[in-house]
Parts: sequence; C-alpha cells; structure tokens
Amino acid sequence: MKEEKECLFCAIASGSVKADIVYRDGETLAFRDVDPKAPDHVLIIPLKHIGSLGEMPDEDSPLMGKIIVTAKKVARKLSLESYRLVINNGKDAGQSVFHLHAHLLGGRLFGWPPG
Ligand code: DGP
Repeated sequence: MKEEKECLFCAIASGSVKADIVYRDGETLAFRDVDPKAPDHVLIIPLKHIGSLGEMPDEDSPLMGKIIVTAKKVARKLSLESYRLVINNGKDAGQSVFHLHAHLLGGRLFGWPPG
C-alpha cells in the first residue's frame, strides 16, 4: 500500500511508528488511541492514504463499509455491546490527523448530543 510521506497513520500502518494494534486485514487497521476518551478507544483506518472523509473519492466508498465491518469485529473482540463510532471531518469538527479514521469508543456512558 502506498505510504504518504509525513503521515502519522501511514507510519503506524507500515510499522515504522509503534501502536497497540487490535486488528488488521488487507484493507484496514485498528489500533488503540494514544489519548483515550473512553476505557476502550480504538481508531480504524484504511491502509490506503485518504486525507479525510470529505476528500475520499466516491469510488473508494466501499472502504467505508470495510471500516464499519472492522469496527464491528473490534467491538465484538472487546466484548462491547454498546459503543459509538465517530468520524471527525475537518479541523472545526475536531480532526487533527489527516488520514481518514473512525473512532470506536466504548466502556462508558455517552451523552447526546456530543460536544
Ligand atoms: P482526530 O482528532 O479525529 O483526527 O483523531 C486523531 C486521534 O489520533 C486522536 O484521538 C489522538 C490519536 N493519535 C494522535 N497521535 C497518535 C499516535 O501517535 N498514536 C496513536 N495510537 N494515536 C494517536
């Protein structure tokens, strides 16, 4: 998979930056967030570099299904019955790493609406 220079999550995917990997397959990778906002906080990324959901070419949309299936597998692996799946798109929405990722959060109660 082509690695984007200077991309932290590409570096995690290639193994050059260490992370606590929870699941990997041919198209997605799941690893624990370094700054967890819940007892279980896992990031799910496509191995292919895509900067954000908004930047994702429409023809890559099947990858979103793979990300959701990976989230379900990780939730099952962590025995989470209730969980939240979040994508921050753009800096005003809280995106700080510009490689598309979903946050899987579980292990506590969540309020609604989110902040
Ligand atoms: P977002 O703010 O939606 O772009 O989420 C980026 C997340 O990435 C944030 O919750 C913290 C996490 N993160 C940042 N740097 C690292 C790192 O080096 N390792 C891991 N495992 N997570 C990181």
